[in-house]
Amino acid sequence: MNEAWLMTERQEFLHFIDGAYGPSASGKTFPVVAPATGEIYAAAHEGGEAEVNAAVSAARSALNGAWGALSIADRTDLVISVADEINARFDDFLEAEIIDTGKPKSLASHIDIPRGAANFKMFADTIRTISGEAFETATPDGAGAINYSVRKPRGVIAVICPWNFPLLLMTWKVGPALACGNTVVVKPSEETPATATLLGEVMNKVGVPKGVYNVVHGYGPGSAGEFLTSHPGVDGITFTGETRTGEAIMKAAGTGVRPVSLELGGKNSAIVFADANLDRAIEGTMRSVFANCGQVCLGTERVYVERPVFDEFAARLKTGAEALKVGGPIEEGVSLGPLISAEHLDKVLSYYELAEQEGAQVLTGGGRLALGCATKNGFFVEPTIWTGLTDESRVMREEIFGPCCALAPFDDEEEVIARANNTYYGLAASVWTDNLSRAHRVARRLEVGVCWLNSWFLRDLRTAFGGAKASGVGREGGVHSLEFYTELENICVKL
Ligand code: NAD
Ligand code: 6OD
Repeated sequence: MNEAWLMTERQEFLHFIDGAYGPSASGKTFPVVAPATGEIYAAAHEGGEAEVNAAVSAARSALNGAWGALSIADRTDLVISVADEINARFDDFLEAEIIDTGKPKSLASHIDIPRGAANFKMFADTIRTISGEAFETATPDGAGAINYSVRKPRGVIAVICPWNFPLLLMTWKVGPALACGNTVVVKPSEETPATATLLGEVMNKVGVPKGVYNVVHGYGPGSAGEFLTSHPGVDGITFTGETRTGEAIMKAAGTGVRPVSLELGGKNSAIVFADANLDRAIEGTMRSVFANCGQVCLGTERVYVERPVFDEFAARLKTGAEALKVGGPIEEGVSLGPLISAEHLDKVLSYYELAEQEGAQVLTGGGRLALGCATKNGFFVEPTIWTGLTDESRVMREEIFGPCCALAPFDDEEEVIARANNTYYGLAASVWTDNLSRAHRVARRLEVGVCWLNSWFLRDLRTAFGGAKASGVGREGGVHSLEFYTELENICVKL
């Protein structure tokens, strides 16, 4: 790894402010734990008001200076160079991401790192080709008027990130923010500071002006997260994380009436009709339940299966879960890594206990997993499947964010639509059926931001992405990101 961002002797993650790495003025640090070993492998500096003030001020100066002066062509060239440089340093990003998250190398190398680069490239391409609108307007004097729109950067954007796909979800916001001409202050999750820090080197290498991309480490309440979201110099806040945190951020954004884009939690359903291709439904549901150890906002935690195929589906999903190889990120053939932290391990295990108290039959799993050697203190749990829970149980209603799901039988289409919609959340759903009419009919009645038919997490970055109900505010992706990352001005010219 490169010692500019990770000082190998002391293993410290520094802030990246105004194009330079530096410690906290207070000297305060916090431990960073590798989830696969349960051991502290680094310390990150904890940002306070001083670091947040410095980062916001650097971002403002860049906006009013070198970055703001660039043409769209020059700016988007730089954004594309960021993508190219992430790809050039693919192995560094991969190593940083798998230590921080413990996720299998195969997953991070297929999803996290390539998407980290693609998020810059796609939004640069979008901005290069976007057009504005123009209207000819009749006026009483007959001379008329012309209206046309211009899109301007919103300003200094605070980017608050979670830990489950640290690089992917951070660049999903930094990519469009920079392509649109904004500057950013990123507050990575305290669990996963590595790749956001490393990205500072990339910015400097490709010549992004100082102050455009800033990183301040720390926690949320009473720390860098709260200081940043309540800072009056921030013009907009884009956040991915828990719904409860989203509520706190929305309140902070209310002061000064700053816009928010919120990508929040979910309690997503899969609906498997008896006419579905069961091989594909099983394969897709295995991924939607267990990928990234169930720590995917779009992941399935409720699986409704039409009664005639319920027993077969349950038996085959159990076989699949029991065949998963659990282990550390670089072990050969591993498909299930650890949970992110000891705290999250406790949370997931508390739901494993609760499921039994609520009357679940445990089809498989239900406990912690003790692995050997280096991973013996890692945060591993068994992939777990329940049946027999009611829709009103807490396990069927609350987001768990672990490698687990509850299976429930259903008898008809109307019933399953109502049950799938019977939730506070509205992020994603998957519907498995070979009946085309039914697929489209059901998809549009589900109260979600994203519905997959006979698939899951199949992404086209040009499409609208976000959640309905308590799963979010706004949509990002393709041109939809412009709604948040730019301010639209209409200019009216009287002829
Ligand atoms: P979290 O809400 O605990 O933390 C996210 C970030 O917010 C962290 O950086 C944290 O330090 C910061 N934060 C916490 N409190 C804050 C406050 N008061 N002010 C400012 N910042 C604050 O979420 P998490 O545990 O990191 O991530 C898991 C959650 O994220 C799950 O609920 C998951 O569904 C959700 N998620 C949603 C999406 C989506 O696209 N909808 C994607 C990924 C994860
Ligand atoms: O694919 C994406 O753009 C995206 N935001 C994925 C979110 C995954 C949640 O864990």
